[in-house]
Amino acid sequence: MSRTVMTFGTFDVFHVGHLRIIERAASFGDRLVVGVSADELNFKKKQRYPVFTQDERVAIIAALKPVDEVFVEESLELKRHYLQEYAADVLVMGDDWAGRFDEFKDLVEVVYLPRTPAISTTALIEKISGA
Ligand code: C2G
Repeated sequence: MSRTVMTFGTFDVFHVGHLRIIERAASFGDRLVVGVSADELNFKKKQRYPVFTQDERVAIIAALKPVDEVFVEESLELKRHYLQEYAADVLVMGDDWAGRFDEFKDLVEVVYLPRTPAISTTALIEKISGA
């Protein structure tokens, strides 16, 4: 029986921390589906748009070897629906989200992995703008 893993993220200004979580997520099953958050969803959450558009972010994620399928995550409220739609067995997220998706444990295995230290989109943007 094949196991489907799902993970979600903005993946803006793609960096090695993003790559590592995608590689580690893929190792939990046979098929990896990634939800890339919509530009509007980011604006609602953070009052700013990502540096790269959702189409650009989807194209980058879709090109990665461990990724089998990509879709745009339109709303945080639709997680249960997405997990069912893609018949997920496992949900993997970084531990900045620890505990936040425990409500889906009735449906899937929920795994929080340690974030890659010392790298983030925000830190990269600050470094580049200060250069
Ligand atoms: N990540 C990581 N190590 C880093 C930076 C990020 O492991 N140094 C992980 C995060 O924990 C997350 C994934 O990479 O699991 C994507 O991170 P973001 O792009 O910051 O995603 P976020 O804005 O948290 O969106 O529905 C949930 C949201 O869409 C998640």
